[in-house]
Amino acid sequence: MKKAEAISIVEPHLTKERFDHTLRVADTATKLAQKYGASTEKAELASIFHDYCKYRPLEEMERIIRLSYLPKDLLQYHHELWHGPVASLLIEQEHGIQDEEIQSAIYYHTTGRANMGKLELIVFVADYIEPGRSFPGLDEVREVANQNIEIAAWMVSRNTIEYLMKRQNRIYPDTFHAYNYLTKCLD
Ligand code: DGI
Ligand code: FE
Ligand code: FE
Ligand code: FE
Repeated sequence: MKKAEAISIVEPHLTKERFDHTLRVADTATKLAQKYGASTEKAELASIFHDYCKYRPLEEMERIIRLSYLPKDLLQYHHELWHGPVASLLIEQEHGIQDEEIQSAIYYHTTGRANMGKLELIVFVADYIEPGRSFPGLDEVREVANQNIEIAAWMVSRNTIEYLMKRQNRIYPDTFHAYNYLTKCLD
């Protein structure tokens, strides 16, 4: 699928702010793909669709999780965790995008997971560092993202877990698995 078609599919599903975020993630991910030798086409497509289901009605996402092969434990966690897995499924059902790397990058963009591949790392980091975001510690992650994508992803995991723990939020196991797995790159 071409970039323009993907954008025209996604745009009506998003708010203006979320759409602009999506374009910045695509731009950031494309640059990271160039730097780290991943497919720029896949990085772009995965990014354009990564928040495709962000505003689906909760009842619809819940039903899809119940009736599909998606893990039911998602339903025990915050609904923010649902839009990636649901999008990885619906882009195939609704738009025929059947590509394991693209679908995994979308699936895990919120939590990460152990053993992330290059495209997963790129979308995970791009979503966090895109130029429209601003929070404490972000500039450090942006700098590291130009040197070592795994260390940057480790920082994203660490910052996310610290943030969630401070707020006493429940943390999905894959979020911890990503962090633990990525500590290997600190050795
Ligand atoms: O969709 P975006 O806002 O662009 O970003 P995202 O999909 O990466 O993250 C959405 C939210 O999910 C963000 O506020 C952080 C939060 N999050 C990430 N991991 C977990 C989590 N929330 C909970 N409760 N548990 C997690 O493990
Ligand atoms: Fe998201
Ligand atoms: Fe993210
Ligand atoms: Fe996003």
